Amino acid sequence: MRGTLRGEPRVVRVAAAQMGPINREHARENVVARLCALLHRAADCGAHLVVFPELALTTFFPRWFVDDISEVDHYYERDVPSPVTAPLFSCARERRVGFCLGYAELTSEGHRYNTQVLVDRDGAIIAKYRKIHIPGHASNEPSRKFQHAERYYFEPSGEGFGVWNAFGGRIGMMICNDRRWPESYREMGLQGVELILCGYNTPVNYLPDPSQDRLAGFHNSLVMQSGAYQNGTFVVGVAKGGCEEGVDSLAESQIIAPSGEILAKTVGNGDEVIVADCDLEWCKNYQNTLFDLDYYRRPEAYVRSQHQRGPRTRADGSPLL
Ligand code: ING
Repeated sequence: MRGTLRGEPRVVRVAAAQMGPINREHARENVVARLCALLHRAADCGAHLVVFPELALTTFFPRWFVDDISEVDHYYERDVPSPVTAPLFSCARERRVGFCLGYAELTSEGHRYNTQVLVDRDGAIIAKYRKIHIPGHASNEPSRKFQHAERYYFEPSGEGFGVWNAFGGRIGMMICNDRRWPESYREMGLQGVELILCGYNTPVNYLPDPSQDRLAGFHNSLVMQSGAYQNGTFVVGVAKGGCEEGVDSLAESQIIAPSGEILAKTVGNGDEVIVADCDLEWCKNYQNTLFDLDYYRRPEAYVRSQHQRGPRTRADGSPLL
């Protein structure tokens, strides 16, 4: 165990730029203008890095099912930046503020991903992450009040979780449902992550089990606070909140410390900026002690979590390897 050994502070002033609803009729230009306004507000607070929500350029279109998927091609970006998103990159360059932006990606080969890009303070793209855990369903379920057909509109990424050197530390990314799976944090924890950026669009009503609705906010904080603490990393969760096209979406964007404490949390469910000074050296208090992964983990005992997808037992309940 290495002990805390905290060095000189490495403070990144991070902003969570929560968005309110984006409706179908909202033109991309208007949305980009909102994103620029949020970036300016964050820059005025001295932020170095601004985190935007998942699918921050469009309405959450997986809430509808269309038989011909090409009808929704206009919700996807073929290139980022593009003429319509260029103003955000210019705004970032002008204010010397980096950002993380979620959007729907359509590649030249025709692949569709739920994607996030990390952009540095001079507007250059550092990294791209494509969503790994795709929730919801893949075919139309007409009995639902609204669809959550992400498995129809997006392919799961096979590229894994990455961590990049940026903003003076080790930065990782995940998207929405990824935050509910402990593997997401640990995959980045095993790459020395110090700050995880996560956008989300989360309906308050979980139609498969309405008993979970009243716990939407609790579960949102629970998973991100746990992931932060168990890997000694900051976590920034940023919502597209409010009632979007008739669907109530959870807000409660928050910035969480390696201790698991919430440093800042939004109070509204519209466009709102919260900011926190994240001293990345704080990670050492956990990564070099209680969660010194190299000292305490026992991968030789974790025989199932690598290769087994779901539970497997014999009829008598005895374990099946
Ligand atoms: N959304 C959800 C999430 O994991 C979901 C999936 C929907 C969870 C409704 C709970 C209730 O937050 C996305 N986009 O992954």
